[in-house]
Amino acid sequence: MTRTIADMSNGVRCMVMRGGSSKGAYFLASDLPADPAERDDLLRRIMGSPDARQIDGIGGAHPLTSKVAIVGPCTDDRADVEYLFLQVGVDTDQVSDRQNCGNLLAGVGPFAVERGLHEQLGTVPNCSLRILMLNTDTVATATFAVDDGAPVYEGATAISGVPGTASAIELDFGELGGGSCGTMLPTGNAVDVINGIECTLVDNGMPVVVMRASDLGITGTEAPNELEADDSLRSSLEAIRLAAGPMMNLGDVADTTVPKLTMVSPPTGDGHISTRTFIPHRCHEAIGVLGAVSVATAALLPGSPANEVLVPPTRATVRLEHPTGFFDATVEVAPSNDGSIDVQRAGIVRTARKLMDGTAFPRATHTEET
Ligand code: NQM
Repeated sequence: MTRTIADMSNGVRCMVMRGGSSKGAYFLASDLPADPAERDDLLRRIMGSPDARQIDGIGGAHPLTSKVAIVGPCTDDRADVEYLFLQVGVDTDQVSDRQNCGNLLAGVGPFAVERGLHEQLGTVPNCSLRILMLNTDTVATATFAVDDGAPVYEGATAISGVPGTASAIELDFGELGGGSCGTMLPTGNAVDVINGIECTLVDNGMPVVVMRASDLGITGTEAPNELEADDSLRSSLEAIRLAAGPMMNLGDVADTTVPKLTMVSPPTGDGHISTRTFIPHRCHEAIGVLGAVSVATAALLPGSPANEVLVPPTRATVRLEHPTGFFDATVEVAPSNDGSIDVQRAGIVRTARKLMDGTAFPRATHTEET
C-alpha cells in the first residue's frame, strides 16, 4: 500500500511576481513555517526542486526563476518591512540565504502594499518604503507609484531583459558594502592575483570576483550559451571562485551561489564597461542588480582591472553593458585617504509586476511504501 504524507495540502498563499529581470514566488513570513528546515522543505515542494525542469512545481527551471521572497513587518526601527531572499536550487535540493537579490527586491514594496503590510494613503502618488534586507542586514528604500492605495504596475520604464515597459521602482541604498563579506574590499586590495589572474574581490551589495575578460582568453562579447559551453573557461572560473571564497570571508563556497564572477571588457556601445557574469555556474543573460552595483564599484576603484577598461562616466551613473542590453548603476563615491574610494550611496531603477496571486500547492512530503 502507498501512504502519502501531504502536510499543507490545502496550499499556501503565494504571489508570483516578476521582480526586475527575475521571477519569483513571494510569501508573507506568517504564511510559512517559522522553522527554517520545515520552510525550506515546503519551498522545494512548491518550486518543484530538485528537478532540472521543475516540472512538478512553479519554479521556472533556471536560477533566475527559482527564487523566493519572504516579506513581513519589521520590528527594527531602521525599516518598515523586512525581506528574506532564498535561492532555491533547480536540480539540487539547496535552499540558500547566502545571497541577496536586488531583482526580487523590486517586487517587495508592491507586494507589501498588496498584502496590507504598509498602509498607503490614497492621496499620495508615490510610496516610499524602507526594506530591511535580512540576507545582508542592509536597508534599501523603494519608491514606487501607487493609486488609491494599490501599487501601479503599468508605466513607461523599460529595463533590459524584460519586454515592454512598466512603472518605475527606484531603489536607493545607503550602506551596502560588506553585507556578506564584512567589508567592501575583504582583502583590502583593489587587485589580488588568483591562479595568475588579476581579480578585484568586492562586496558592495553582492560578493563578486571581477576580472578582465581578455585575461581569461575571451573577448567579453560572447553570447552566454557560448560561454557556458566553454568547459575550460568554466573550470578556470570555478577554480578562481573556490580560492576567492575564503579570501572574501565566505569560507568554503563549493556549495554556495556566491561569489559571482564577472568578466569585464571595454564597452562596445554607448556604455562605460562591458560585462559577462556567471551566477556562478550559469551565465547571466543580463547582470544581477546588486551584482551590477558591486561591479560598478570595482570599476570606479583606482588601479583595479575593471578601472582599466572603464570609459570614465561623466556623472555618478555607470552604464554596464551586458548580453541583452545595459544596466545603469548609480554609485556615488568620494576618494578616501588611502587612495581608494568611499561609497556614499547607490541607486538603481527597476520595474516589477504582479503575475499571479493565489494558492500554491506543494507536492506531498514523501511517499512511503509499506
Ligand atoms: O545581483 C542574479 C538576478 C540575480 C541576483 C544572481 C540579483 C542581484 O539577476 O542583486 O538580482 O544570482 O546574481 O536576479
